[in-house]
Amino acid sequence: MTAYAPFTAETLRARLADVPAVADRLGTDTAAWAVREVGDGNLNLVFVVESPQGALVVKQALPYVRLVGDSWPLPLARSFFEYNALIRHAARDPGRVPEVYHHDPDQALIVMRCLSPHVILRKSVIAGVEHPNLARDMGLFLARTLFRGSNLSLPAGQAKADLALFAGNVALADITENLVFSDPYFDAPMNRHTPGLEPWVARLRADRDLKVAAQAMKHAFVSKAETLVHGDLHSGSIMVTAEDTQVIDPEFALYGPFGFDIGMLLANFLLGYFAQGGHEAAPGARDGFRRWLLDVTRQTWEVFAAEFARLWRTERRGILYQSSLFEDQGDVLAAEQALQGVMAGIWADAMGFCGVEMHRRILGLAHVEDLESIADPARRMVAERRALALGRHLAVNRATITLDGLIATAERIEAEDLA
Ligand code: SR1
Ligand code: MG
Repeated sequence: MTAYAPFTAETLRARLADVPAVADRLGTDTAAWAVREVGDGNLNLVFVVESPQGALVVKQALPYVRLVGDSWPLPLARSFFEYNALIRHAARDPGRVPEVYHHDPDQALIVMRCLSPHVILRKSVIAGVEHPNLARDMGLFLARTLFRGSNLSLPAGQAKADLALFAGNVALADITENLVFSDPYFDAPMNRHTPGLEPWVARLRADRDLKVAAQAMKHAFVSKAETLVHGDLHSGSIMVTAEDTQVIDPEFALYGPFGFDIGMLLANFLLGYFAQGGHEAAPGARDGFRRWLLDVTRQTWEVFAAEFARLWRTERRGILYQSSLFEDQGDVLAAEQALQGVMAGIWADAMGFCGVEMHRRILGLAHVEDLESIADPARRMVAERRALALGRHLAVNRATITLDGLIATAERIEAEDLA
């Protein structure tokens, strides 16, 4: 075992030279390898290593938050949790996450498939590029990983072992607990927002119903250990081609509510939707793409709901809602009634998480490029005000809003004249 040290292109080459899984893919002539660091995320180093034979990606955790610097230490063990989430996701929805070739927990290192010619979904959303399979792939991924990681599916011992394993991901949970649910709603030290947005920020921070709603969602996040969630499922955690969708970066994985990943993902689609006005060449030029983003929002939920229901009917072998109480007694309708209740709860939670995620990407520390890359501050502020308004509506009205209501409200807010 070698002591942990952050790799450089040169030290990484030496470290990988004797890893058989790497030699299998790149060959053994390490002098012919090209190594470059490409990480632009908030936390880690990411290297692409290429040889005449092939390519792979190496992700290494840093002992601090890259976005902030070494004043904010962060445990290397997040790499261990990411690896464990990746292999579970691979088993539960095969083909939807990059294949892992090698994991070294001491060096906080994961060697995995190089996704090429994939691009980060967020870049496509900013550029106005559609991906026809996105909603289908993400709806299926959500249903399969969330159902199959839960007590609806797993044997009780396995579910409890995984609950205990991922409970160790304390530092990453702490980031979400503070950055998503609390910091946006008071003047926390690391917060920032677009200059000029102050009146709307002040109004939200004085909004009693909203603060209660955000804390109710935090309560759900820390208490509802329902399934293994990805934990950071935004459009920067998805890579796409015209055909394919790959889900990356589950280092925030933990046992949390069914609705968490769904809400985070839909929030990022909707942030992309409101950001279009800052990217289109002329007013209305991106209307078709706006419609596509709302279709993706709708269809992701619809595919999720249909697949979750299919799994409920065919793979419900865990300790919850046992078929011995329902189908085995000839009472299929009772199982369907139970499913409707579970789905309603997931949807309401998803809407609450969606609302707070939209807020924290505008009011907190970690913003999104969709909005940050809008060069004109006035247009950026209009987009942000719209997103804040929808986020507030969803968080506060999560128990009653419907899918049609979500889409109609987004369209209504987008149509408002805020200039
Ligand atoms: C300090 S980390 C900030 C954010 O980056 C990650 O991608 C998560 O979204 C986290 O909240
Ligand atoms: Mg990430």
